[in-house]
Amino acid sequence: MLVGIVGKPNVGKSTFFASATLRSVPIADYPFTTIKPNVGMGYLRTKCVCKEMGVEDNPKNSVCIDGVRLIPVKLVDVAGLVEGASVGRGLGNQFLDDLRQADALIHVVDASGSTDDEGRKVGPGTHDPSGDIEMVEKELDLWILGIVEKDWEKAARIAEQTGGNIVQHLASRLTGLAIDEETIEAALLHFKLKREKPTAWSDGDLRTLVKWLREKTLPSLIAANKADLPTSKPNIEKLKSGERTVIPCASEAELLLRKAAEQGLIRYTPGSNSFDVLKRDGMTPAQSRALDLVHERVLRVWGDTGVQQAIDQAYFGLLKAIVVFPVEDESKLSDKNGKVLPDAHVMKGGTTALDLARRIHSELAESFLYAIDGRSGKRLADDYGLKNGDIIKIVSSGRRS
Ligand SMILES: Nc1nc2c(ncn2[C@@H]2O[C@H](COP(=O)(O)OP(=O)(O)O)[C@@H](O)[C@H]2O)c(=O)[nH]1
Ligand SMILES: [Mg+2]
Repeated sequence: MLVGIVGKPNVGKSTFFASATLRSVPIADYPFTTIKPNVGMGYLRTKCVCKEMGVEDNPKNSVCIDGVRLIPVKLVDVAGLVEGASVGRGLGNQFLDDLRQADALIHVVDASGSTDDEGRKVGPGTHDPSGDIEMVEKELDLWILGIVEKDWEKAARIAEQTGGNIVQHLASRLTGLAIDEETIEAALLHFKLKREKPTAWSDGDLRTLVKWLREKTLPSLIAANKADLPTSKPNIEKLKSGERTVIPCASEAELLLRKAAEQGLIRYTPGSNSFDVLKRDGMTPAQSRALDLVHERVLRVWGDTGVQQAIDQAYFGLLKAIVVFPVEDESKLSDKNGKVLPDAHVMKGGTTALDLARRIHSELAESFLYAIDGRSGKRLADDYGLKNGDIIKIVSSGRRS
């Protein structure tokens, strides 16, 4: 699963990305290699099961801080989007490539209203960010529409004359976006569009269809960034009164906190509502003052910086992700080396015990016998639907290593 960070230029996408991917809390066993400069690993934060199970854990692929598990997840910083990007203006094509990989979007807006339509600096509070949201969403829709419209008339005519399948045609055009036939069928039903008569669909029908498909397959939430600036407050209130999920966000503050934590100057867990100063005398006067401002203008006002919250919400809220803890010894909740609750896997909601086996090792899936629930000790079948926080042992017929 991958979450994309989108928005118009200069809203703070790269700052959000930099702060989210700054490894202020090291994970021993995890290769945080950069795949491309704009693809990196952030953390997903969830309650660890260690406290509930009364064990001291030894995380390998993740980290546990006072019962909070941080698990690496992929993020991509998508190039800035301006009106007309869908027809190749500006960084349009780079943008599309990045976006194709994303399962959900964090849509960053400049809530302070200090950047215009194109991302140029203007006086704080002079630009209404709600229009930006619509601009970006419209560009996304126009891009998808562009793919659909390419050979639409011909395809619709042929489908109609030969009894061909227009749903199949649309799905083949939209596979890159992971939009499948089932989703398209659902959309046609929703809008009462007749699949036998696609030539009768209007331009408006196609547009509505595309918007619906985009919302279903590329869900998004709003990170209302630059919340540290005073002009953000009324804008955030206004944004929150709409239908979208809006998370007040201060990326620059998060970056500052994580850097200071990395330097050992403060103790700060991503997503936390506070930090402890460890070495005030190790700070430059500017750093010290900046941290005071973060406390005053961000944590005291908004609770947290919102960066971690946005990522958690994208995975758990938009993608219905779950976190599962595989173990090899269900009585000790450990791997074969005695490491307790070593791994936490982020999986799509609706995945099964067999899917988990497959994620761990293809051989484990091939020789899968059954799974064991680490809490109850009960046997689970291959099609058992995993739940968030499940502790699972996979039993296979394969050679025990
Ligand atoms: N006040 C404030 N400024 C921010 C924040 N995040 C980013 N900025 C500033 O906004 C400008 C654009 O940031 P950048 O991350 O490059 O934006 P991008 O073009 O969307 O990637 C920079 O000057 C940042 O310092 C924030 O949370 N608060
Ligand atoms: Mg950028």
